[in-house]
Amino acid sequence: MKIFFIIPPNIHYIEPYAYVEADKSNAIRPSLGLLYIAAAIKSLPDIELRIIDMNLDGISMEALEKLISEEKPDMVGFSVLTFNLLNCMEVCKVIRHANPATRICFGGWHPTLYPAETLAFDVVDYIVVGEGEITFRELVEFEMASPDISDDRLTAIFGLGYKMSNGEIVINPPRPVVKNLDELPLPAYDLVDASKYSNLTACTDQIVNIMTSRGCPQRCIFCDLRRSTYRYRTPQNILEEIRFWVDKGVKEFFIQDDNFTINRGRTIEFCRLLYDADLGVKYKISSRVDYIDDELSENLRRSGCYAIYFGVESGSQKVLDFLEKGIKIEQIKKAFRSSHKYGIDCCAYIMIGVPTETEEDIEMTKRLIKEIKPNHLHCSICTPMPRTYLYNKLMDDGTIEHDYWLEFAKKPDPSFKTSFASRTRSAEELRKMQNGIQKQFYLNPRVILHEIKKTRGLKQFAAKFKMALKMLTH
Ligand code: B12
Ligand code: SF4
Repeated sequence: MKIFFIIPPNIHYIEPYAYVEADKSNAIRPSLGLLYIAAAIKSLPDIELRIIDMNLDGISMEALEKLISEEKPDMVGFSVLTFNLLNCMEVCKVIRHANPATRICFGGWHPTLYPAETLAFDVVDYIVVGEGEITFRELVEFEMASPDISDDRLTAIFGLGYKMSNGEIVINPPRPVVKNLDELPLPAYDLVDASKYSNLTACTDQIVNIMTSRGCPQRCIFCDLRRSTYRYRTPQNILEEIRFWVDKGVKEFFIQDDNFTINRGRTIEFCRLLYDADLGVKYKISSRVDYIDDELSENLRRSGCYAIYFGVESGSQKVLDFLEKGIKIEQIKKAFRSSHKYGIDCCAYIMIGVPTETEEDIEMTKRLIKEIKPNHLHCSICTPMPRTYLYNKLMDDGTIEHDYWLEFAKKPDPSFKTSFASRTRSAEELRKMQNGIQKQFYLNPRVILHEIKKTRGLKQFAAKFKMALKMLTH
């Protein structure tokens, strides 16, 4: 069976909450979701897999059409976020035209949030809700055995959505999450040329993303992960993945867990194992501020951690409480003091435009940034994302008058504009403020000097310079 996974080109760009210039040019990473899915089916007999990144491989729609009509894959899979839905749909139209028999499967956050709406599209045959490794494997096994969708066995595949031959949409009960993440095969990086992926802030030429946990027990109201079941890989299992890459000459990792340090014992054990292994690797992580103290910072640094991304959000306790962030301003200061003390770079994610936020709250955030001195800053605009607690809360209290995400999910329109949460500031004002905060931060001589010191060659210098110019002229 021939299966292609396709990463669509950026045809339609729906401006997200992030700083637009950074969003467009910073990280080019492989989709770990797709790599995990591919790994889960790689060992099936007679399977041929291919990952096509249309951006990175410079594949035009015409070239794709030709490829699909020549190769006639049995199935094509997409990893779909609400923000790339339109791009995925454009590619699907081409596939349908080139080879109508190819089955199309959508997985990822968007079909998870809007299963029925996604399946209603003509170009979608299957959706996978939630974690897809086992569900997709069962689907592929089913397709291999008999591609007849009226077969009752499809109803036994938890987490799957499909259409009956009469067009009726069926969404099976959800599949429980994978409890033991160590059991999952490592992402199928052999299907991509990992050297093509880049990251502006990396220390070496090749940085590999790894994911060591899933879910988060915390309750930030803007986040899809709010109160989801937290599971983690054991330190031994993570080290196995790192060794695999070190053998291939990779020495740098981005542990892209939403929150690497949730389990303190696991973090310390991981640091100890990595330090003892003496592999000379560097890595960066994301963490909540309340999990960081001197003991942890020391362990992280000793084992090669060179940067931590912190969700600071605001310098106002009132705003943090509104966001149900569960942290205190003093904890933010402590985490930054501790990371700086051990020579770990800090990146602060902050947010403006939170409902109830006043001018004074924003000033407090700016003052806090001056005090904690991050090395990088990402300023976002508070955005009620689809089906998050924040979105539902604003719908319940009437602030959001109609379910515009649902409308978009039913009828995705390229002219769609993301609505921000603030009702007191316009989108233009917020974008202006966001740009101002980013510019002011990156024009600070302390930040520039630090960035120059860390730059490892002409190529990276040129990339950073280009980014700085864009920022200044934006
Ligand atoms: C790393 C990350 C990024 C990275 C890389 C994304 C990538 N290429 O994978 C970068 C920085 C580029 C990024 C960008 C953005 N991101 Co992001 N990102 C994440 C993060 C933290 C982890 C994703 C990840 O790798 N998970 C690990 C893998 C294993 O899980 P997974 O991708 O979910 O895949 C599993 C299932 O979804 C499913 N699955 C996924 N794909 C497929 C495909 C098939 C065929 C099948 C069968 C199954 C399947 O099976 C997989 C294995 O179990 C998530 C939060 C989270 N923890 O999910 C947010 C998240 C996905 N991002 C989000 C958002 C909003 C964005 C941005 C809009 C942010 C912004 N800039 O303003 C942009 C949009 C990018 C774009 N244009 O599409 C939202 C998505 C919400 C939504 N409704 O779509 C999330 C959920 C964060 C949040 N707000 O809560 N992101
Ligand atoms: S923002 Fe971070 S800490 Fe908060 S719920 Fe999401 S993943 Fe957890």
